[in-house]
Amino acid sequence: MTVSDTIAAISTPPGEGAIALVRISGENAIQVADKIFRGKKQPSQFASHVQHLGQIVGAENQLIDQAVLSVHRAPASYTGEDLVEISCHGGTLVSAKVLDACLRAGARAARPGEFTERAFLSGKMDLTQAEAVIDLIRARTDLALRSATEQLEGRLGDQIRKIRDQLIALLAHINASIDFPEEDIEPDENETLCARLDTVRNGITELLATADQGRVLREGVRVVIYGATNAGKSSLLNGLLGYDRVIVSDTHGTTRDTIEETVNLDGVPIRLLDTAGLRASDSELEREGIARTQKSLQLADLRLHIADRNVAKPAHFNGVASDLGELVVLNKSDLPEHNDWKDSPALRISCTTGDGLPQLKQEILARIHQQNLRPENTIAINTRHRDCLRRALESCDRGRAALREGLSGEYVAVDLDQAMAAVGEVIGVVDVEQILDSVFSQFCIGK
Ligand SMILES: Nc1nc2c(ncn2[C@@H]2O[C@H](COP(=O)(O)OP(=O)(O)OP(=O)(O)O)[C@@H](O)[C@H]2O)c(=O)[nH]1
Ligand SMILES: [Mg+2]
Repeated sequence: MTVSDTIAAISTPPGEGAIALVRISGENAIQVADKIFRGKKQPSQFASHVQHLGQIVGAENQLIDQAVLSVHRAPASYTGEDLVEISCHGGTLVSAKVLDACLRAGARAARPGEFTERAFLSGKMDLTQAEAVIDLIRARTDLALRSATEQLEGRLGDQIRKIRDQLIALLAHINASIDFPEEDIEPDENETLCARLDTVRNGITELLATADQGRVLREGVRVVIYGATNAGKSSLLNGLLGYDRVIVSDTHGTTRDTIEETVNLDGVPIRLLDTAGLRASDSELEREGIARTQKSLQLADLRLHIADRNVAKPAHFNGVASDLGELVVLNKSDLPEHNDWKDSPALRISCTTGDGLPQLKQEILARIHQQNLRPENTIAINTRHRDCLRRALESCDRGRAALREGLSGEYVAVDLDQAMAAVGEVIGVVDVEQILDSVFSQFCIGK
């Protein structure tokens, strides 16, 4: 795949800053630079990767800015194409004018992610690495950052390639036994083939098991705070965040909407949701809020059921957690305890004094750990990888069943072929040539 047009974009975020970076990539990138740069030498005469000071000019040679320009010749650039970087002054208007000059000189405005897409298309990185670039930019915790860096270095891609190679070798065996039965190629015993297929399946299953951790690394654990009105849900959100994010008041039904904020608990990103308090209400607005509470509870990884221990147990709550995904927390431990809570083993906290909050944080982390949501391994797949790998696993399972039933090699080959394609999608390769190569090199056919 080749892309020929030349793209340009402002690569730094909008707004004022010390410098802004404008990048141009593609066949004519250096030609475009020649048209807009005035200095001792022309960019086309620059050595690769060396910065030169000069002026950027627009229409009718009008000076836009003094800037530093460097040329990165293909293939030794981020995109693998000729790439030009212009560091200009960081004003919104300045960078926009520099970009405009690039566009006038023949470049086209780049789409989001297009520089990285070109890096992928020119074989600089596989798809998992391209995705890691986004993860790296979005990482909110050290662990998420480390995971993204390792993915960018190709660790996930390597594992996928290993699985894919195993499938290619298996397919080679099976195809050979189909195509050249007279060639005296002893196909592996069914048992051996099954065992090899099981190795592939295990590899896929292990990667699939990291999907939840991957979601946590990229999006955070969803922790929903819920309970009766006035229990102190909003106070708890503020307490865990460390600042006054939401309105707290002794009026019942203060919070009407769900409010989400992210906190970093010991390296684990937590998406905390404060919700509208549960009670029977005549107000349509409040009922809509409560419906939202119910909806977010369904998507929660962990539910914090908060109750005011100073008052009687609410009618809707029997006082105990319904499962491992729920933690009961009794708030207002600075106030006397109502008799209803006397025998409750639940954690006591006070959002007013901060008592019990450190223990609550520990408890939240422990639960996340128990549910295997805490990212330990830095290889963690995303939802796209998960979808591909699930399809691959299904195809492997069908292939295995066909082998077990003693069906002809053609059937098994179709399934393994689909598995290989699905695995290949993860890294962005779909290639039949490789299987042919593998067949012929293994079996020395063509004598
Ligand atoms: N004494 C005491 N008061 C608290 C504590 N936590 C919260 N409060 C008070 O309880 C009242 C309700 O607190 P909120 O955080 O608004 O309660 P909520 O659960 O969000 O209430 P709704 O949004 O109405 O459902 C406020 O007056 C808080 O100041 C606590 O630990 N001790
Ligand atoms: Mg509230």
